[in-house]
Amino acid sequence: QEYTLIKLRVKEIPEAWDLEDTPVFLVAATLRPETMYGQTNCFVLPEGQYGLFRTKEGEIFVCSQRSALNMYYQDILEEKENSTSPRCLMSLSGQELVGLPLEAPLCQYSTIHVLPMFTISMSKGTGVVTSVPAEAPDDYICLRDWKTRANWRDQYNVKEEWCVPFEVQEILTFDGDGEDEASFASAPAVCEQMKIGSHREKDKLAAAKKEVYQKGFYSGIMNVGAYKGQKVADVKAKIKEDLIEKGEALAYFEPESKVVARSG
Ligand code: ZZB
Repeated sequence: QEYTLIKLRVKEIPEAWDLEDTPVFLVAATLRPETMYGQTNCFVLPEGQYGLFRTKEGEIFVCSQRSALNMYYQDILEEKENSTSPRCLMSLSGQELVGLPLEAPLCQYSTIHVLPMFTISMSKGTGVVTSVPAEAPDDYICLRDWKTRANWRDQYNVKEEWCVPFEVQEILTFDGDGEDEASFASAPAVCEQMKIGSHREKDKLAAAKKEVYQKGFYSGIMNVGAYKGQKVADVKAKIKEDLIEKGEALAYFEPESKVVARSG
């Protein structure tokens, strides 16, 4: 499985990390680089374990231990002395990342924040998920949960200003198919239709994701950015290449099952 790793730059590095001027990025694995125009926040698993890892380029990546090992095999991360594993500078829980201000590539907001998501799998991607509520049902419902549930916000130390001001961005359009008129963001409509109550409703969200994914890829037309007016299927790869060229993303591969140790 090939993902694009999106680099979300931490705009204020916590003093406790003791990193001074080193650039630090939360890295999110995505299959939808063309939707990065619609980012509104980033998600982590509050009880998940994350680490700070130094890259060969001298930057710091924040991601799960498992993905760091993959990145090490892919020659992205520096290795620990006398070992065949990446060097972890510090371990952190997801909860400790909540609230961090980030700068995200192509994003229409200059600053977005880290919020908790309870359904993140630590055994897929990096455990960091960038959020595009227009085209990802999980992201739409989870952001809505934080906006509307004051008791959850209190419990997880989420401030209103990290979620309430951030709106769905209409990054794609869809041609009307005769009866329907042209429409925009697909995730909110599908979620409302399916009456999804919270982002803990995993089965309903999996069905919604499938529907929205197909629609976005096969009938989506870019509504913003350098490729406005062109079909998603035609420009997805170019948008990925542009991000990689600018140093704002990189290719990342995930083994089908578990990581196999490198021999010799
Ligand atoms: C931005 C984005 C925009 C995404 C969209 C989806 C959609 P898959 O097919 O299951 O591999 N994701 C990445 N890592 C995790 C994780 N550890 N736990 C939970 N979710 C994760 O799905 C890959 C997608 O799932 C990734 O692409 C990421 O969200 C999320 F408009 O990134 B995506 C209809 C989907 N739309």
